[in-house]
Amino acid sequence: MPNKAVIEFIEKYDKFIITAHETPDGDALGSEYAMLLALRKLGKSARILNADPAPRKFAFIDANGDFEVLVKKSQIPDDIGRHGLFILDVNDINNIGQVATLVLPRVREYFIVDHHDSETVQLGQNHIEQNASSTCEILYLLFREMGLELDLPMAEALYMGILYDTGSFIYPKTTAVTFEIARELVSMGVNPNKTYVNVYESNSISSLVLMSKVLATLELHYDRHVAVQTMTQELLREAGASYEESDLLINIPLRSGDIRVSIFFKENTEGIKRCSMRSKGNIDVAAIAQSLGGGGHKTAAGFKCVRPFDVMKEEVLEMLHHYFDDESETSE
Ligand SMILES: [Mn+2]
Repeated sequence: MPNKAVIEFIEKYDKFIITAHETPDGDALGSEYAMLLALRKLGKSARILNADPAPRKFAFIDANGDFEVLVKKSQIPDDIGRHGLFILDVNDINNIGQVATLVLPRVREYFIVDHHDSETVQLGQNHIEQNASSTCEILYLLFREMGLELDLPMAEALYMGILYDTGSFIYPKTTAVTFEIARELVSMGVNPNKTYVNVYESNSISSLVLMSKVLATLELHYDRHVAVQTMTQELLREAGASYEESDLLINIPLRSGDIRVSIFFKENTEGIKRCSMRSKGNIDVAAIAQSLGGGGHKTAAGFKCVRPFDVMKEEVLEMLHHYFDDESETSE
């Protein structure tokens, strides 16, 4: 019973802090919020502390401003040593920002609930279900096993996470269970159109400008099977957009039937560089990410770039070479 350990962890503490990965997405925020409400329903005290702010398009589920960003030590409760910490939608503690240094060492224990592939050996207590579409899907099944009655705000949060992490029910880990859960959530009163409009049709004009500028950097490699896009901090500033508004731009090249890998080099306004990769079919981008200090799934992975983009680009393209051996290599 994989949920047994999570349930024991919940029973063990009266006070919890909940966190998720840096630059939290729909699943990170949806699962945090659903967990927050579930713990409060159980009579526990719970708080969300994140490394980065919640993008507006996901914050509509949070009526009371519970997505707190950890900026200074004074936000940490005095009795932190009596808290349990939930780490959601991530299993690498290097990816939870300052929560790793300010909160993690001070809590009594932590527990990870996640659906990403993991290479880390020492994870501590965890419930990682790599076949789940989303952390929200795992939490729905957990709450059901606990016999916890969901209210509408919890259902909306879970639905948002599932919607986001399945790309509106189309990504490979979308299963009959995913649809069964979505059906349950909609029958509880979740409005699919309202959720969709909030998540996908509430972007700013600057994000539209950003999209046009990023798309203009498109390069095609390996006989037009591999797309590379680059977003420097200058480009981000010119567009007047926020870094988070670039999160779905990597998917655009995949709309073309010929594209098998989409690579996106992106830099935030502080100059932190990342590379994200998406693939179709049998191309394992997680292996590439892992060899460069990152991680992820076979078809969706990424890593932090410590060297310049052009150097990293050459390296990543070289690692894709064996997939395209029979085809002529073209650099546009
Ligand atoms: Mn997720």
